[in-house]
Amino acid sequence: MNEFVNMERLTPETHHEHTRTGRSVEALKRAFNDNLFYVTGQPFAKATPQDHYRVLAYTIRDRLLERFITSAQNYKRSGAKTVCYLSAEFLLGPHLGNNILNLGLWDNVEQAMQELGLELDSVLEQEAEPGLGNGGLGRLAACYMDSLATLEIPAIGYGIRYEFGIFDQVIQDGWQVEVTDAWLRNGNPWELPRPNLRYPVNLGGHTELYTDENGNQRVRWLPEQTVYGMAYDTPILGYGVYNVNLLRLWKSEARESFDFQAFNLGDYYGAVNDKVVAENLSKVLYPNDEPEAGKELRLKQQYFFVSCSLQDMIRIALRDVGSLDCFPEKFAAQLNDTHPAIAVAELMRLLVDEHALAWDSAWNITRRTFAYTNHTLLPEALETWSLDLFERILPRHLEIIREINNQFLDEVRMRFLGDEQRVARMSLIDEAGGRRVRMANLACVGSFAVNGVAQLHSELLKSTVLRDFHELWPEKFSNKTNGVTPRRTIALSNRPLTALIDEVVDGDWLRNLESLRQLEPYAENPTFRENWRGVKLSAKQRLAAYVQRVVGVTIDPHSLFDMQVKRIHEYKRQHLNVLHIVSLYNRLKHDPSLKITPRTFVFGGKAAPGYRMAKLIIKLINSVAEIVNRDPQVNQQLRVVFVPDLNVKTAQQIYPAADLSEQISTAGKEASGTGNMKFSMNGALTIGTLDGANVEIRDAVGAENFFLFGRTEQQVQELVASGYQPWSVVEQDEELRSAIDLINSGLFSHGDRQLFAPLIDDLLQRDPYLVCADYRSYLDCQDQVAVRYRDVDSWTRMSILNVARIGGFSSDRAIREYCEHIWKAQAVTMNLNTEIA
Ligand code: F58
Repeated sequence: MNEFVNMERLTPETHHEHTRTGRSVEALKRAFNDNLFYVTGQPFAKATPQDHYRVLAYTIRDRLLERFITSAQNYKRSGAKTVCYLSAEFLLGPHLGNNILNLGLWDNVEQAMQELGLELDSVLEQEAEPGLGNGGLGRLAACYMDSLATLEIPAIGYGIRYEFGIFDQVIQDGWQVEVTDAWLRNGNPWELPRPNLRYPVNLGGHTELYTDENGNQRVRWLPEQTVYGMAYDTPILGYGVYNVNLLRLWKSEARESFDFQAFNLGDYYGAVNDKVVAENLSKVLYPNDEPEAGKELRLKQQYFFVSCSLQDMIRIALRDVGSLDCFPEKFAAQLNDTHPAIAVAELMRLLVDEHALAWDSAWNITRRTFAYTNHTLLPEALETWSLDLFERILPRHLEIIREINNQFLDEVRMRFLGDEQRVARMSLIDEAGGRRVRMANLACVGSFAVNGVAQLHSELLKSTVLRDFHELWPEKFSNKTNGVTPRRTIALSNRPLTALIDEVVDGDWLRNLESLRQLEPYAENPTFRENWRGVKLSAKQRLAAYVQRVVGVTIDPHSLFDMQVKRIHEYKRQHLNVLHIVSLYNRLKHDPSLKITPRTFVFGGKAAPGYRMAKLIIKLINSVAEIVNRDPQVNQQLRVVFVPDLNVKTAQQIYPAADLSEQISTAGKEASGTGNMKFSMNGALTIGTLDGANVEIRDAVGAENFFLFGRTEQQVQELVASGYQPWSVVEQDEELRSAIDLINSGLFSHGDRQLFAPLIDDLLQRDPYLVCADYRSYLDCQDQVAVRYRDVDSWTRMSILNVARIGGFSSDRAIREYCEHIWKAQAVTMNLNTEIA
């Protein structure tokens, strides 16, 4: 692994290896012992594995802090534009390994631990996962923070410090059971509490007009409640650079830890209750449930973090520039989906009500500050809020939105004379039926740029959900295909692969992932191919040991590892994968002498707690696994495992071990996908539809190195329009019918024929995601996979070419595009001679 020597600032203290900044093995050992004593207050002999983790975390954090402070001061001095990434989720994954890697200290730390009688991997294992996100969207935010720092772009990630992140998933009797995620139980060495950075956030109440001292008519918000947001800062170090950026997460609090006044008035319980209510705001991350579950708290959360973040940005602007006129030159604020879209109204409120700007100047500033990324086309996932709820919680914002809407709709009327239907569609408020505020419309109107997350998705945005907005402002729209950070995806997850690539690829490929192209000629090199297979086999062995330990199932590392790892959702079609497994089971049972390519099917992923069908799919996977794995007639050639509790940490074990990556969503439904990129970076081949970023991955790696099946988005549309009847497809496909019959027969459910009926009935009657329609094409393609896998050399060649050509899916590429086309943000480079301002 690359070591970055000379990164240290050569101040007098650091000359002779300061305890808190020294990088040598000796200095690290000294620092570790020192922290062990002074942080945990224990002798070495008494320390637990958790203590070892905490102490190493502090030791590494010490090595970030000077850079953190220097970066902030240099950013300020440079006057450079700061990117503010507003996101309700940051799915960071463990910090310790990442920071050691980015500091270039891996080998030294490993050796220091060894000399202290500890194993680095076991120490890393102790870190609790900061699971502050649901899935792809939250993980993307974390990858982007990594790339922003690595590209030396001044950036702040703003979000919520949830006390409970995404639930831990336990499998009981094949069902998902949710367990609360107390990730802060043992403390969090990576965060720096900032008690001085606290902002008030108002909720509820009403507004009134008043005349200010200059005789102007103004609006005042008289809230029912005020909570406070306190900042918790986490340093985000770039890879191989000096820069450390800031992740600032807000925790909600009551005004005082105790309301003394109420106490004195005798309302003790009332005071305690206010405190509980206030602290609830940042208590728990919402799982991406079915629409409309317990939404009030969610709206408050969104407003809470957005308001704190904008107040913080305004404070910084006033401090650094002294005025708010240049706000859009100072900040580019990215809305990660519509969850922070209330920012459009909140910035208007802050500028007009609190900072006394004229409406037009405020609107001009607001529209030049925000940019919006859309992450979904599913109509049911587009966020709207009932007008009643909105008015009750955010009365002033509703007034502001109405005013924005009036002016906006006048503009629409002027452009499209007489087209009142269009006006109704584009309105920020859906006046029909339920009367709701449309957050995507608000985000479009309040932003200077709107983007989708893969080419196909961006095109579909323009022709479907945001069509009217595209017709009005085509210049606002662009595509920014997602990317993932190769630091975590390759270097941290797959050290053997990293070492093998290091042997043959020149230059710092982890920063310039396109350099992986240098691997191409090695696809023809038999020795290299052999080594490549060795790397894959070792990853499969590691996963097999893990699966043995946590699931208790034995899997054969020499079988084809066929993996589908992502949130469980009908549109992602895990049940299509299951139908393939059941079909193979059928084939083997009907012909006991049949030899197939031995496969291990690996699933992983959480279902939203309220999503019944997704939970039933998990039960189905586990039920099929139970029967298949214990049937001696098939279990030499077929195994199925569901790896529980997929999170960043467990995923790092899974991606490297895959031979085949399942990216089988119905075309047009997956906005991009990022797991598809992670698998491919680790040398898996993809079986996939032309959906999301699969399309671009296939273009990049070459159609001959990608297993394509299924209907295109257009064909999906046509089939649906022509009146799709799934049962007629089932009738005509004998193999599909017997697979469905077998599930129906109760074989996988101890004779209970009702258990999977909701799933099966839905497949036969509605099949909204065209599982039946794509089944034949999928099975034929899987048969091709089986044949190709047996040709070991050709498979390895394809695997190498996948990695060689995947460089464009680094999040560095994505962030460069955002910086150049949307944010207009530039690097602030620092080196060992950069002084503290
Ligand atoms: C995902 N969205 C997309 N949403 O589904 C995926 O295609 C894309 O690659 C990824 O974003 C990144 O662009 C997603 O993960 C959520 O998890 C939301 C969280 C908040 C509640 C609603 C779902």
